[in-house]
Amino acid sequence: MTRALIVIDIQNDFCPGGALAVEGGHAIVPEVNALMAEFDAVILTQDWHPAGHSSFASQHAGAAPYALVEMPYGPQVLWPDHCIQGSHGAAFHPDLTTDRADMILRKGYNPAIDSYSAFYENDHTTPTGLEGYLRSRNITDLTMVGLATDFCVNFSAVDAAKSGFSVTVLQELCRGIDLDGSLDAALSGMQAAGVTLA
Ligand code: VGL
Ligand code: ZN
Repeated sequence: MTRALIVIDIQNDFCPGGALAVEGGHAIVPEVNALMAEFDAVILTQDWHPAGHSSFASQHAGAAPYALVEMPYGPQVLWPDHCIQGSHGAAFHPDLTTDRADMILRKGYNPAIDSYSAFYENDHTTPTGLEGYLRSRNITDLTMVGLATDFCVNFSAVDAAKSGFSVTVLQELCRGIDLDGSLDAALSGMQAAGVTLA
C-alpha cells in the first residue's frame, strides 16, 4: 500500500482576506504541514485560472457571484474572480510547506471549463492527468485535506473513489463554503461514493 496526502487548494484567495475566502481556511495550515511527514507522497493542488475564466461572474452580463448558470457541460456556480494565474491570490498560503511536495497539480486553466476536481474537469470527462500519475507511482490510498470541503475537496474525493482509490477525507483539516446546503450535500455525496470521512 502506498499512501499519498492530497492537499487541495490552500491558496491565498481561499483564506481570510482572499477573493473567495473560506472561513477559517488558514487555520488548518499548521496541522496539514505536520501531517506531510506521515505519507509516502505529497501532492498539492492549485486552482489556476486564466483572467476572464468562464466560471467568473464578471464574464456573465448581469450575473452576480454565487449565481448558478447552465454551461454546455452542466450547472456551474459563478464565482468572484479568484486564483488568477501568477497572482498573489493564486499563490499558496505563505505558511504552507511546499518543499515536501512531490508534485503540484494545477487545474482550472481551461478557459471554457471549471475544474473543482483534481482528477477531472467539471465536464467529468477531461482528465487532469493526476490519476495516471498516481497509478504509475503505485499509489492506492489517498488522504485529502484542504479547501473547500464542499467543492474542490468533495469533487476530488468522489472522483478518486469512483476511479478505485481508497479515499479518506479528514474533515477537521478541511473548511467549507456552504452555499445553500452544499456542505451537507457534499458530506452525504462523499459518503455515498464510499469516501471515508474521518
Ligand atoms: C474552489 C470554487 C471555485 C475550491 C475553486 O477550491 O473549492 N471553489 N474554485
Ligand atoms: Zn476556481
